[in-house]
Amino acid sequence: MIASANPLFGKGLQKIFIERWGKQAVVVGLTSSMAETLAAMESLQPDLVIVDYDDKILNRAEFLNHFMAGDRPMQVMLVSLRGGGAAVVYDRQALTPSEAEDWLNLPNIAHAPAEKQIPPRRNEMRRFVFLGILVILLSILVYAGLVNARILPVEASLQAVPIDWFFHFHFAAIAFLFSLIFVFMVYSMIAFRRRPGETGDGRHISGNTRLELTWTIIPLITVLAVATIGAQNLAETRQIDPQAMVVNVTGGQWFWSFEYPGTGVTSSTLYLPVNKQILFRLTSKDVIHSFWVPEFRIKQDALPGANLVRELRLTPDQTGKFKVRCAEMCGVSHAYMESLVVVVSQTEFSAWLQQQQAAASKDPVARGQVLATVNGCLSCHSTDGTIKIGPSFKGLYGSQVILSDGSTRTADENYIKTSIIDPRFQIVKGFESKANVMPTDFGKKLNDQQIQDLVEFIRSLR
Ligand code: HEC
Ligand SMILES: [Cu+2]
Repeated sequence: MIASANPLFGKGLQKIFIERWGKQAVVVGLTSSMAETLAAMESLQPDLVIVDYDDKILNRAEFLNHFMAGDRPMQVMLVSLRGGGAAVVYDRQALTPSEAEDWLNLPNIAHAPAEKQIPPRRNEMRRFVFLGILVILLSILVYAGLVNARILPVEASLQAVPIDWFFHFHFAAIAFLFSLIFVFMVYSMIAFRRRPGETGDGRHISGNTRLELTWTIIPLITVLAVATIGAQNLAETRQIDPQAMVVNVTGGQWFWSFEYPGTGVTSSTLYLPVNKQILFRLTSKDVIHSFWVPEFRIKQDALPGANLVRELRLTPDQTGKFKVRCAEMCGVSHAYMESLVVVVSQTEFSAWLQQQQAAASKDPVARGQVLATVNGCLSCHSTDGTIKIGPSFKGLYGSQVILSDGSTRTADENYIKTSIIDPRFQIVKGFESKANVMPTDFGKKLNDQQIQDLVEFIRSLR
């Protein structure tokens, strides 16, 4: 149905319809006055009324009242030729007061049955406060759950501290976002569910500038803040200690190898002293690998090529055993590319390094000397003839040793080996009171080669 006092408006539209859609578009009536229009809306029961919005004879307020009072489904299309042919469609059942106001283009005239459905503002406020409290409570709960689930492994490096702080910041953000969505979603599903007999569509809302600004500005600030904290965090984990100890790391299919420059020591186990910054220089023999000890948190790629050595600084701050893994898919055995990481005290580390150095040396006497130092032999046995807790090593080899039972032995290889492995077997005369002093576990701690090296060392002290 088309309503306009201007006959050209209705006729023109009707012509356009027929040209476009042929018989599918049926214009059931053309009206030209207010009374005629209202009567036709009753009698013709059209699905759509096209109204000439520029027509002064058709009183908009009166027409709107009539439109809203009816309960039969009906749509109205307001067409304004002056507004560049602009057209707005309203649905009788989904029309909101604000839309009605738009329609009239006049303030304070909205008076529709629909308005009764909108609860007073104060109630709306109370609902928001209630949901806000729920969101906060759930956030705290989810956050506590995430923290207590111990998702993160032990924190074993200085660099892990800022990383974990940031992780907890994320946990908090995740907990809040989850709660915000969850609470409002569940509440809406219950409070605004479709009740039996309800068939209409939801309220049509088109745009809310304040809300849109809010949900643009808050995330913008959040993202900028996170970026700033992230940059500070990164800088913190990269602080340089000029005293850092260098370890050269090589990754390969599928192993890790650790070289301690200047010592000649290369190991497949990564020994590290606690509380000292380590500068790892990472490289790869073949493909890209990635050096990662989860307990230390930060990781770095190991790339093939001498000009592509990457650096990573870590300060282990807890002793213990960890594992270095490869964090870059590098072939079939990628998953098994792990090595033991042992963080020990500075003295234990020096001892280990010396032992490794000794093992790496070609000279058995030199190896034996390191072994004697590292295993504490030299704190009880001197090399210059003075008597400490036990007899001196000087001149021992090949000498005649008088034992506590008065018998004499030649201090040959066999005698010395037995003295090391089983110190209680033969007690040197004069040392009866200290017969139980020498540790008895060297036989277990040292292998044959090492015992041989000790003998060679003692043999050299003539
Ligand atoms: C805590 C002190 C202590 C430590 C550590 C120790 N010893 Fe002894 N050692 C003794 C005493 C005391 C004796 C003499 C009593 C005896 O014969 O058991 C002795 C005896 C010996 C003898 C026989 C000496 C002789 O004159 O006949 C040898 C050889 C020896 N120790 C080698 C070693 C070696 C090698 C180590 C290190 C791997 C070592 N000891 C570590 C205290 C120690
Ligand atoms: Cu790898």
